[in-house]
Amino acid sequence: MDYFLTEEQQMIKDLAAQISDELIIPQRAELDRTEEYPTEILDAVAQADLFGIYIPEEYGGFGTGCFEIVLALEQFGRGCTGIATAFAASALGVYPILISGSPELKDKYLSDIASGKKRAAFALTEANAGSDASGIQTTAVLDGDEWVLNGTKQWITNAGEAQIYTVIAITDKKKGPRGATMFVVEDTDPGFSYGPKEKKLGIRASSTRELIFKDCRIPKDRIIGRQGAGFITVMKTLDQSRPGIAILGVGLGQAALDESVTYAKQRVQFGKPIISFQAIQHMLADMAIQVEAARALVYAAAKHIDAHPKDMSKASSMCKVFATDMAMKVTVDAVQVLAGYGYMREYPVEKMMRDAKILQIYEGTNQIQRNVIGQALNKEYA
Ligand code: COS
Repeated sequence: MDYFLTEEQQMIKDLAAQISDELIIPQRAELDRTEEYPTEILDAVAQADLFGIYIPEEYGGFGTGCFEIVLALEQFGRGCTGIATAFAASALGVYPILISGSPELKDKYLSDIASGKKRAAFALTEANAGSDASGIQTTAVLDGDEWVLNGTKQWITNAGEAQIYTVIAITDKKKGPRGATMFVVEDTDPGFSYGPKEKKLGIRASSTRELIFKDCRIPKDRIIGRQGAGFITVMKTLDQSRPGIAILGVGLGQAALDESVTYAKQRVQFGKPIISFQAIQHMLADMAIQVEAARALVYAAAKHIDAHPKDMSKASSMCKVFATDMAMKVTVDAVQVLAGYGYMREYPVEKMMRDAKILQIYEGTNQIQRNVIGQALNKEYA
């Protein structure tokens, strides 16, 4: 369908599609096998200036918004969810600075992010704080001109590969969510280290590790926003970033559909290509309907978010749930269309099915998204 993109939007989409077709797709199976971080591909993304999509022009970015990053992520996601996750996680790590950072923090970090010289990561999750985001236990205590951080963050995407980490820690335990504050930690800060690389079901080209803070000392001015405002910044960050996860689902669903149709046209059984059987046609038709419906919803949500930054939550959660549940279903169906071949590593759809699962889990499980939507409805109909 034609979504009537502007010239700039079409250029972003085309550039991302070219990187996906020429670099991501040829390398995805090997990077999945070796679990290597896609540094060279991200360098190519940087050379194409695509790390600047969501960064304001004054810092060397495009000055465009959620809709434009969604266009790029859709193409990267069509290539490989793991590689696309490495790109998306950097944006997630930068949003707290964009949303709540001081002009000094923005000056310090955003140009290097826009140019792709540095990458970012976002650190919220802990062993006992996943869906219950305000249950974090990492602490930050002010000692003279420095904050001292102690604790461990878990399952952090881009850990060990990023240079800039936005981290939430408790600064006043008595105040619950209002006692949490966000900070920027740099990879070279003393007392900061990483756990080993996690072994994952999918998105194996992305790096997932613990962040370990042992009396990690950072300058006082690395605070993001006000003391105590960290939880709100985290919530706004996730509202902003979830359409990015949703569109990874759309890209993945599209890739699974492409593989399925191509295969169904070639595979001959009972003397005919299997696409001529209604059982297969109906599966493909349902896959196509779901991919297009998810795309339309994510695009609409991203445009809504760009136009109404104070009213993001419901639209963001709705598109995340719909598009990622779709990706799970469509990739399972793709394996079914390819059947025995689909189950083999020789074809890309088994990887697609493995990759899809994380989309329903990270950046807030789809159960949490339904809670957010339900609470919004409860308020709207008060
Ligand atoms: N935007 C701005 N503020 C928000 C907000 C949002 N989207 N969501 C909540 N807040 C505010 C609330 O208004 C409230 O402020 P007050 O103290 O002024 O009333 C405060 O934040 C606490 O909100 P709430 O009581 O709803 O917090 P809960 O602890 O119940 O948590 C959920 C709410 C479940 C929505 C939150 O914990 C969440 O998003 N969890 C999922 C986290 C996640 O995505 N984890 C995956 C890893 S991150 S990559």
